[in-house]
Amino acid sequence: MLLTSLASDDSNAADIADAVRIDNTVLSRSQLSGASAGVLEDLGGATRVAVLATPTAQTVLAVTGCLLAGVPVVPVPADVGVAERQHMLRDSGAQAWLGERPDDPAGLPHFSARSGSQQPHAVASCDDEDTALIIYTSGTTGPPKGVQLSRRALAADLDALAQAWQWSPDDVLVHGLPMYHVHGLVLGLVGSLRQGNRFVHTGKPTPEAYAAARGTLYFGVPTVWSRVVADPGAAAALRSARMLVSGSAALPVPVFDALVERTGHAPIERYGSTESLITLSTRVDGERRPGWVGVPLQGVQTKLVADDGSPVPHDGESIGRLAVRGPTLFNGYLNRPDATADAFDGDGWYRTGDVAVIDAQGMHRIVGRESVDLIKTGGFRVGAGEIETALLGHPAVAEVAVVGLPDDDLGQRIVAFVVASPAEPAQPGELIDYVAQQLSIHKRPREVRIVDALPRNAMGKVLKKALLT
Ligand code: MCA
Ligand code: AMP
Repeated sequence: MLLTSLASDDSNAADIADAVRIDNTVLSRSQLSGASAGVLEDLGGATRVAVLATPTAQTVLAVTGCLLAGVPVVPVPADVGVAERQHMLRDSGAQAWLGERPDDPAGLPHFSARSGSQQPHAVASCDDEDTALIIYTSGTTGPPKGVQLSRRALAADLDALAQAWQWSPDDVLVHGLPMYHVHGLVLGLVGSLRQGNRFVHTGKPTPEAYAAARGTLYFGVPTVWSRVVADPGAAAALRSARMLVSGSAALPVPVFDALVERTGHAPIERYGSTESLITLSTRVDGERRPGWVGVPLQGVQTKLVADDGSPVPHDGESIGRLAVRGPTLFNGYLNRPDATADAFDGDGWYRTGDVAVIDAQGMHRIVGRESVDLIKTGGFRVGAGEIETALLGHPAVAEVAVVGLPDDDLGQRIVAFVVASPAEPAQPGELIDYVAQQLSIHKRPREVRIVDALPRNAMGKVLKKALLT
């Protein structure tokens, strides 16, 4: 049973009137546990269902109902653009929309999610290896790939986090993150329904909203925490919390230090990816070291590999490619056996694409990414190639190179260097809007620089490193 707190035979499963608060709606535990009845009636037998993952009660009911009914969910970004949505629907083979109605359902039937108050809830029998979620995520090139996450992986990860964080039913978990990525959806919502704690979604993750929520356990990406520390009143209001958790991107050391000073909490840092779920974390009862992301969670193994494949010593200084193994790993990319094969070595280790160091105590520090083509902006993972392909579809763009430049607020900001087509003048604002409409809004470049030529090597390959300076 993945959503343990919604199991009828669980002694902890007493009804709670405010199990979930989201978008000015409160859902009780019995309303949530009954959400599967509608799914089984409307969509029983469906193999994949798309959910437009806005932060609303419809999304919570749709995801909960599907997980209870054993129907795999494809969360579609709330701000998804035309081309990205088309790719996700086609690639996933989603048979219907459930929950929030998209402006254009693209020919698929739509069903509203139903709460199940007073109904006996229906729980399908599922195998641990069954796919629970297919989450689309960017690679360095090409359109996003569907990461198949099993019920086993979700349960193993959430239980390991509960152990590391002493996460309990008494917690009130607060966040305002997107409901279509692992951080907000799996850890925030599914985690709460597994542990049985109350869950509060703040809408936008503003410092004021976090301060007002009065939770015990707060999740945020580094951008959220740097905005919190810039608002001393909001930061002080978080003193009463039990724990602040940062993840999805590197937390700058000055932000860590400012959180200690202004909230009284050294944040818990944790590291992972859509494919591996969370694999490393500092522990509530362990050392929290600025700039370091912790030790392997229960059941997880890590190793560092040199360019020639040899092992790199765990001496706190030597840098290697980080690989991880354990029960939290994904079951491959949907329809992409080639990419799946590339992601793993022969012994089942997942190649994270990150470079790291490990010290003698097993503490890990993430040094950076192997590829400049995978950008982390505001905690979102965005492939440079995906944006380049979108921009090349605009008639004003002859050549383009996209990079992530350092940004105090977002960690990296997406910048597109564009050589304009002789036929049509390129307007930066128009190109930014074009990407926002084709892909998700959060994938738009924050800046477009029109240049005469791109730096290239003798083979004609763009020298992206020259654009980073
Ligand atoms: C701006 N807007 C536009 C345009 N420009 N709309 C249309 N066209 C445009 N050209 C609008 C947006 O729609 C939005 O509207 C508003 O401007 C602000 O958008 P934006 O600037 O993107 O927001 P922000 O304030 O910069 O967002 C910062 C953020 C966000 C809230 C921190 O980056 C965020 O939610 N990040 C979280 C990412 C995340 O959860 N990653 C987890 C993946 P409106 O205001 O109306 O909305 S990683 C993961 O899952 C793993 C496993 C892990 O480790 O956690
Ligand atoms: P995503 O699949 O969107 O979660 O992106 C995964 C990537 O985010 C990882 O491979 C890292 O590059 C980065 N990442 C996640 N958490 C952290 C962290 N705590 N510190 C540094 N990088 C992180």
